[in-house]
Amino acid sequence: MEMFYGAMQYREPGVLLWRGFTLQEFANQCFGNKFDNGKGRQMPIHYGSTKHNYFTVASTVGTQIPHAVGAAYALKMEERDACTVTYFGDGGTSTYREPGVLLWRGFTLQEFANQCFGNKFDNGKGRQMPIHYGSTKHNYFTVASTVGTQIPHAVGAAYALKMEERDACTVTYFGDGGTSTGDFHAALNFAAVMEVPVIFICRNNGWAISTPSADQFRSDGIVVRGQAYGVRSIRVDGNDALAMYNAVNEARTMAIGEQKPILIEALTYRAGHHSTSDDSTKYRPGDEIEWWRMAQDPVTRFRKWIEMKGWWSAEAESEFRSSVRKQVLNAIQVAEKVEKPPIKELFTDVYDFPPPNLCEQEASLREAIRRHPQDYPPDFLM
Ligand SMILES: Cc1ncc(C[n+]2csc(CCOP(=O)(O)OP(=O)(O)O)c2C)c(N)n1
Ligand SMILES: [Mg+2]
Repeated sequence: MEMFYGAMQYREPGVLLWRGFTLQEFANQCFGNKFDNGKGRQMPIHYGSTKHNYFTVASTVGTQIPHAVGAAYALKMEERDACTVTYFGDGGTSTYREPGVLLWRGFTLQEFANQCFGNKFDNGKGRQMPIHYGSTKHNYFTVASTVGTQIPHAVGAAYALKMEERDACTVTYFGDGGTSTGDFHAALNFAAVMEVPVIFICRNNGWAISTPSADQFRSDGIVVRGQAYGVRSIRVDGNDALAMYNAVNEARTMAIGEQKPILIEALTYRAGHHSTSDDSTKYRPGDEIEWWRMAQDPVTRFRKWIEMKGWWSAEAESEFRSSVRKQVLNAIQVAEKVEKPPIKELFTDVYDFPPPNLCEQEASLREAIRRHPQDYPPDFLM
């Protein structure tokens, strides 16, 4: 018995029977009487038995699988000579790393700065953290920092495009860490089965903050995962701008023309720290970072190529950099002087009529500002 722990679906009572759960115990559970192990708190046929190392049956499709994995991990930690067994049946969104896409689509530096300062011209009305840009005009869903959530959104949007017979597709960007979420798998499967025009671009940079990809998955990268779901997939040198351009261009033609999803795995490396609060030299060798920075940097590679073609030069680069720097500083100075959105905007755009709990929160916030004005910006529009 020690050998196998079980986390089952509703079609495996035979396993319990085999382990010695009696017919009386089955009947007790179905009637939810006082001898039922679940004390009558589960629906009928949701048997469970500690004595038989058998997790209570889960009808919520799929939930038993991570439970079994977690239990197996615990067994490994305890160095127990056992394993778990589980049975189951068949059954332009982006992250914080793609402001370049918005820039390319015409979002202005002033719009970027307005969002970062959450001023009254910010499309999100100051309700998002900085760098969570979004723009209806540019067909760009608001950036999601909750890893992976944007992937099924893109599939849903692509399904809508398909139903409306639009000559368009959606594209979604995510990291290698994003593929460790359930959302990634649900999205790929849904896209494959419903044949929707979506391009999945996985930026495999080897790290999810301090977690290297070897601690995230043992598959050969991400490209095989697309293939496993029946999604055509290609692996590209993500540090080669032209290779990426060609792959995405071709993928778009195929996604729209054939109304099918495509996955692109862009192999790259996160040469910087994850964020300003991270020091990546604490968990990876400095010379590894240096090698990628010096030998593989995609911007330097592309610049060298256009210089070689005679389309760019060191002088042009230096002029361009100083001009952009001035424009960015100017946009920041303008944005920080613009007043914040009115307080009432905090409570709009979700419900037609705000429910009582939101009305209470609004009244309580206004009261707090009235009592402690020194803690709030003086130009707050009440
Ligand atoms: C659901 C969720 N879990 C954890 C986090 C914390 N977190 C922020 S970024 C990140 C790593 C993401 O790695 P990856 O998808 O590879 O993207 P990268 O930053 O490498 O581009 C994590 C775990 C989060 N934002 N959302
Ligand atoms: Mg990553």
